[in-house]
Amino acid sequence: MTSDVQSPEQTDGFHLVIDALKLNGLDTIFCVPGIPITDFTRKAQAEGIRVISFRHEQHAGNAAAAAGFLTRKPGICLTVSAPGFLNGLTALANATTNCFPMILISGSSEREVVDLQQGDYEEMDQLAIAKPLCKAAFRVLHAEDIGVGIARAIRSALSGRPGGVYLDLPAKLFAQTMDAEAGKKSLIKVVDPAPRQIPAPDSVQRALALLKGAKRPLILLGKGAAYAQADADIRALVEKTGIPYLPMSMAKGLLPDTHGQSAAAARSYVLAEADVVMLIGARLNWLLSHGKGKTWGAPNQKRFIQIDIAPTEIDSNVAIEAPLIGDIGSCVSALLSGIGASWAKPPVEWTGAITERKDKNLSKMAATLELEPSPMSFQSALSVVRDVVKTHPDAIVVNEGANTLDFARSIVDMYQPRKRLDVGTWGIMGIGMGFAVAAAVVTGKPVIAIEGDSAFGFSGMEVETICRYNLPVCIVVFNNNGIYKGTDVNPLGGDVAPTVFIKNARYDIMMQAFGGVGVHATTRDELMTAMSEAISSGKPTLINAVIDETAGTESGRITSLNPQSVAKPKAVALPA
Ligand code: FYN
Ligand code: ADP
Ligand code: MG
Repeated sequence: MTSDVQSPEQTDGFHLVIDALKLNGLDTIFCVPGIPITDFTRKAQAEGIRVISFRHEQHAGNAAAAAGFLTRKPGICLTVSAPGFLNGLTALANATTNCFPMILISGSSEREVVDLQQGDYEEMDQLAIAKPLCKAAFRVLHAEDIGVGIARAIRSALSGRPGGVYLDLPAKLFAQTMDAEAGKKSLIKVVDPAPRQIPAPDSVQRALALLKGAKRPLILLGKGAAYAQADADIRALVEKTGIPYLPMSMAKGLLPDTHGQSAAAARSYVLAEADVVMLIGARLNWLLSHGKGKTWGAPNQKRFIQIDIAPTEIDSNVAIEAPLIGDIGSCVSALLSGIGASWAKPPVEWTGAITERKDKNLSKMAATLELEPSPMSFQSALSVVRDVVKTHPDAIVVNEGANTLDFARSIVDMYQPRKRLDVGTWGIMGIGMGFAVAAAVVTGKPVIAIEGDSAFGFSGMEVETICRYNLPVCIVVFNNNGIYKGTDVNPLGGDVAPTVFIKNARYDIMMQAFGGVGVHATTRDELMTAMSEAISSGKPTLINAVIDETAGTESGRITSLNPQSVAKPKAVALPA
């Protein structure tokens, strides 16, 4: 710097954090302002960062996680200390579980007071609490270390298996000053934050040999494959080998769901009958019955190839005969060069049997979707959503609930990669509005949020956020008056049953309170008109879709995970 001794230009912690984020192309912050980060949010906005301010930190955190999945840049969530941090932490843990890159930045109270437990305002040892719930956690105490702190956070979030990172910024840091030129030099522009990881050639050969000998091969695509953004190569691998594939829910659309090789509508059959299964960015966790048991057919017959960036994922549940460790882009392209031009397609006995099962399920489904019951069923309402998505394949579908989730997964076809965001690895409720906001903000595309009425409740207040930023989000609340269904009765009288809500609630009126469009829809025509208008106008819209309150199944398709007591209820003894 040209040293101006009289008044050297100064910078401070606020600006160094902002500059470090900008230097690394992190241009959006999802947050809830408050002590000690209120002024930070103003300054960030003034410096050209998009600041999206929520009503609750969990939804800001979920937005950051979804932004990370969609963009392959860590989504940034900013919160206040202690309770605000804890609210954001749920989303950070969920992001880590789902392998989505995000950074939770929380302001924290004074270290000296916190560490002596002297009772500071919002006192909490946030770093220690965050550590077991995320991939990495860092604290920055000095302004000159901000550059390193942000660089380490970015690298930790993006490299290898992506995940959540916690960055602790004590209140005092923001006001610390230093020489502006030295400050600028202290910042790091992270080079190659998610380096390619090329698979070992012998592991590629092993995988190809196993695949080649298969009589009934199957490819299983997971959300890791969607995240990898290797869309063209994945499609080429599927098409050149001719192997049937099954998408996990967030891998739907990687190839269009209408693709001839999709085995989605013959799921049970292919899982049970395949002899060699190649997992691409999918884990053998509960969603795949841990790779064993009835779902997977005859015991100990299945042979697995698994492509993953995390070596420790291999053999997590069953033996993996051919692990392929590397990034999906590099692994798939290595397989593609290995298969050459003369690859023999799978036997027609296999593909033909799948097509037969599939056609049966598809026509059964088509028949159900034609029915027009009144009130609407999940299926009849979802047939409208299916048609809307078909005409707007670039729209992003957010989906949560139990029955609403399960039916939507099989009814609503997806046509493009990374257009479906849902409850993910934990199967959690509450991601809806956070994911919807992020999807609208980072892609600019229309967003359709298909929400069970219970699921919507977890993040419902964020409709104000959606209206405030005028986002092109169309929320459809599948309103059947309760969790699973709306007909449960408390046999003892008094309070209502724990699973039911206010009858005939009007969620659409909530939206109108904030200036959004609210529509009450009781028929398919009304739903179709409202959704079409929402998408063409781009106006924030909430459609209260009235669904038959007797229609749901307890826990949807995962009823078996929900233990039920067989004991008869005891008569309640009244006080003497
Ligand atoms: C699928 N199917 C179809 C179609 N797609 N039939 C016709 N047309 C189409 N397009 C068939 C498929 O072959 C299956 O039938 C059936 O529909 C269900 O398919 P799905 O949904 O893919 O499979 P399944 O068995 O439900 O998958 C298991 C699962 C899934 C665990 C991966 O349930 C899931 O992702 N669950 C997440 C649940 C969750 O997180 N809930 C939130 C908590 S709710 P068959 O082949 O005949 O079996 C708290 O209570
Ligand atoms: P799904 O729920 O769709 O089955 P999972 O979240 O269980 O998907 O699995 C995703 C897997 O993808 C994780 O094991 C993760 O390590 C892996 N993964 C994520 N990104 C990449 C990548 N770029 N290259 C290779 N593997 C990846
Ligand atoms: Mg419901």
